[in-house]
Amino acid sequence: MMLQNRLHQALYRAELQLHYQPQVNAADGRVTGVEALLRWRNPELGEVPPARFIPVAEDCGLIVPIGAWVIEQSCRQAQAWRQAGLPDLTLSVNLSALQFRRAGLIETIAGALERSGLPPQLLELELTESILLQDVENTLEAVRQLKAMGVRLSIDDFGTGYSSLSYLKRFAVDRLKIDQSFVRDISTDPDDAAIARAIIQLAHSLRLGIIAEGVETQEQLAFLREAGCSEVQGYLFSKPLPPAELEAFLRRR
Ligand code: G
Ligand code: G
Ligand code: MN
Ligand code: NA
Repeated sequence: MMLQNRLHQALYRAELQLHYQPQVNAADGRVTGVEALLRWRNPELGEVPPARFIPVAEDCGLIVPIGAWVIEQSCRQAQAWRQAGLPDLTLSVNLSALQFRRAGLIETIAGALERSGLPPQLLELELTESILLQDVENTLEAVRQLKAMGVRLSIDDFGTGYSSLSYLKRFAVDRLKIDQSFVRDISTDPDDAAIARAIIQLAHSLRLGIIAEGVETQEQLAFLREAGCSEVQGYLFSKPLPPAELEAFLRRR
């Protein structure tokens, strides 16, 4: 059977799950947020990595209902953690370009916030540079409505696409995420170090938040902290965890 058909069934057979990866304050190690990341476990195929099924979901349009499920489910989960007495955390959710180009995104997000009771300020949508460069007029309008709702916006994988500095201003972005490809060799490769420093400086100059992803070692953390990166995410702290394990992680800290 084609992956696309199996993926269609996955949505209705509850084979999709969300894992949550902590985002940590670089100075004191406190958890400030979580990123929701899709996982798919199929009875025949086993774990299918997102890098394999997300492009398929984007090509066949399934990313729209799957993305709506991600938003609904993660908002409920984040609100459930608040109601369980855990401190307020930012919830970061990845969006695909197609979700922006189809009608209904604003209603999906407004509905998920209303049904869950999660304050809009706690929801951060991770966009890619390519989303912001496609269909600029419609995207601007969608972003304007999201900002009016109080939702936050970040740019994922910053520096890997067609970085256009003008959109940082036009789209009123709140935070940049330094891509893990710049973090990997940050303590040994002078070019990666320079790029990471430049992105951090840019965020500071524009008064944007800044987070680095893919942080795996103490050396990387020390470099980023000294360069002024306020938040970090990566295996050094935790891999993405199922909800119960994430809750246990939060309670231990
Ligand atoms: O979790 P992992 O590192 O394997 O994720 C691989 C890729 O899949 C990342 O680029 C991530 O942004 C993307 N991804 C994970 N979850 C979602 C999701 O809910 N929606 C979209 N659009 N992309 C996701
Ligand atoms: O593109 P995006 O940033 O959404 O993708 C995040 C992906 O990176 C997730 O699939 C997640 O599993 C993965 N990831 C998270 N932390 C680390 C890390 O420290 N090292 C590596 N190699 N991957 C990571
Ligand atoms: Mn992301
Ligand atoms: Na990324």
